[in-house]
Amino acid sequence: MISITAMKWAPPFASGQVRDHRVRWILNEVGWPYEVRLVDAPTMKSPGYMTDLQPFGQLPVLEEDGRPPLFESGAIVLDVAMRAGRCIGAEGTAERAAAIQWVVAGLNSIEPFLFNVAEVEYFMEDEAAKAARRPVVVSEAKKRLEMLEQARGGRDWFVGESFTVADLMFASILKIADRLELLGELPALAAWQKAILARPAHVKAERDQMAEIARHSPADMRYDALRKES
Ligand SMILES: N[C@@H](CCC(=O)N[C@@H](CS)C(=O)NCC(=O)O)C(=O)O
Repeated sequence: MISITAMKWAPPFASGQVRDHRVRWILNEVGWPYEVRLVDAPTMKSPGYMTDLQPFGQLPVLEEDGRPPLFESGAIVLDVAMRAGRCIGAEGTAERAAAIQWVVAGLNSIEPFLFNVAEVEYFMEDEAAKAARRPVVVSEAKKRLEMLEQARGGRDWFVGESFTVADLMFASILKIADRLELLGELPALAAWQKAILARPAHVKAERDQMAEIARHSPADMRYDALRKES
C-alpha cells in the first residue's frame, strides 16, 4: 500500500496548496489507492524522519512496501506517472521528454519567483522592508508568468493532445500565483488553470487535504515542542 505524508494542520493561505496535493492528484489520476500519514512539526524535524524520509524535514514523502521512500513532489509525480504509464507520454518518446522538461521548468523557473512574492506577503514582518521588496518581486513574477503564457500559446495541453504531468504541475504551481493575485492580467492563463483544476482527480485531492487540515488546529502541529528543543 502507498502512504504519503501530509500536514496535520496548515495556515489558511496554504490550505489546499500544501505540496502533498500534487501527489494525491497524480495518484488519483492513475487510480492508485493510498493512505495519508498526517505528521506534526516535531515529527518532520526529528532525526529519524530526516535520515530515513526527507533530509530537509519537509513533506511530501511517498512510502511504499518494497521500495525506498521518495521525496520531492516533482520527483514523486514523475515517478508515479512513469510507473503507471499514464499522463506522461510513452517511454522514450519526445512527448515524455517534453513532459519532464515542463515539470522541471515549473519547479525551477516559475515556482521560485512565486515564492519570492509569497515570502513577502506571508512571512516578512518589517512593513518598510516589505513595501520596498514587494514591487520588485511582483514585477519579476509577473514577467515569468507572461513568458509562461507565451510558451503555452493558447494550447489546452502543454504537451501533445492530452493531459500530462506538465499540466498538473503548472496548474498546481499557479495556485500560488492565483492566491497572490498575480493572474489578474493573464485571464486566458487563469481560465486554463481553472479548467485543469476542475479535473475530478484534483478536486478530490484538494478537498481531502483541506478537510484534514480543517479537522485539526495549530496546536496539533506542536510548534511549541519544536521551539523548546531549539
Ligand atoms: N521541493 C520540495 C519542497 C517541500 C516543501 O517545501 N514542503 C513544505 C510543505 S509545501 C513543508 O514541508 N514545509 C514545512 C517546513 O519546511 O518545515 C517539494 O517539492 O517536495
